[in-house]
Amino acid sequence: MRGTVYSGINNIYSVKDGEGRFFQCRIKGKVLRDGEGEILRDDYNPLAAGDGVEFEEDPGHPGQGMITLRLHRENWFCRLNQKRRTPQYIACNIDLLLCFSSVKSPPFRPRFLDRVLIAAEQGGVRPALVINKTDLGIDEETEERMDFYRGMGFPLFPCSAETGEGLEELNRFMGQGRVAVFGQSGVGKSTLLNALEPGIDLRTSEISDKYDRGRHTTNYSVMIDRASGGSIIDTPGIRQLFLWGVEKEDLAHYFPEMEGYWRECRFSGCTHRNEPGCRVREAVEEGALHPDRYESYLRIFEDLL
Ligand SMILES: Nc1nc2c(ncn2[C@@H]2O[C@H](COP(=O)(O)OP(=O)(O)OP(=O)(O)O)[C@@H](O)[C@H]2O)c(=O)[nH]1
Ligand SMILES: [Mg+2]
Ligand SMILES: [Zn+2]
Repeated sequence: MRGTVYSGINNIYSVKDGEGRFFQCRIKGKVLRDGEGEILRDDYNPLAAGDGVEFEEDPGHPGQGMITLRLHRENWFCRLNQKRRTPQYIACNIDLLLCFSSVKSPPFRPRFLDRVLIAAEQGGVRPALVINKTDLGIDEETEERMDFYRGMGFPLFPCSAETGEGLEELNRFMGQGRVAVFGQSGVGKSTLLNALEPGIDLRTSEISDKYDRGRHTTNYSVMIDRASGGSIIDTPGIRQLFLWGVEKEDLAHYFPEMEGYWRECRFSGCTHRNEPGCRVREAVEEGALHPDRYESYLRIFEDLL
């Protein structure tokens, strides 16, 4: 039988088959193979929400099953699990990734978004930006950065899960696709999904007054089908995103605005930090490239292995 993974906790996966029935499944054997026969032993998690699988129902236990194979992934959103140094898949086979942040509480963090956009590009996922909590007021710096992202061609939706501002437009854009949300804890991902799809009752909680950040309320990813068609994947917020699958020497390619410059650097292996004749650095100094984006570049470069 074939099915789709909706969630997974403690190695038990909730899998829905083509007829809409749910099965509680474990992985058969010690390792899981994908369609090409590769053994998936190095991943932090061999299956993520949105994965297609083959499984066998357990004849003795209706509603339970064993997963035998992971089907080919069209795309993925993945991060590096810093402790284990392994890829941690957050959602797979999605039509859209909503890269979430808030204007305040927690503070707007464009450098976090820069990383999310790179991870989306790495996994072949289509991103859009959601800037939530507009009811708290947007400052000039945030406004400027929002214009920058729009200028780069990213769809961007300022909205408020609290007042409903911007939700209709976002909902229309999401359409009937499979849409995952991702962002820091406390930016309002679950609250906004609750507002878009009444009755799903995802758990939410107030951000911490002391630290002005979320409390990691959502603790595992879950996919939910929408009444009007399509589905959404809520995911746990994280504090820091480390990139997986990005090579140091390719990092500049993930900053599309740098392309016209890195091609003109004096040295072909230029890392755009302190080499002489680096056009990227010069462009930053001339004001042609955004200094904060360049800062993102430098920090990510330092983290990559
Ligand atoms: N003012 C305001 N508060 C909001 C808005 N959206 C969400 N919140 C509040 O922000 C807090 C955190 O919301 P959650 O939905 O739990 O945040 P989350 O992004 O799902 O957090 P994690 O599950 O920890 O990743 C809650 O107290 C919400 O009521 C908004 O548009 N405006
Ligand atoms: Mg949540
Ligand atoms: Zn350079």
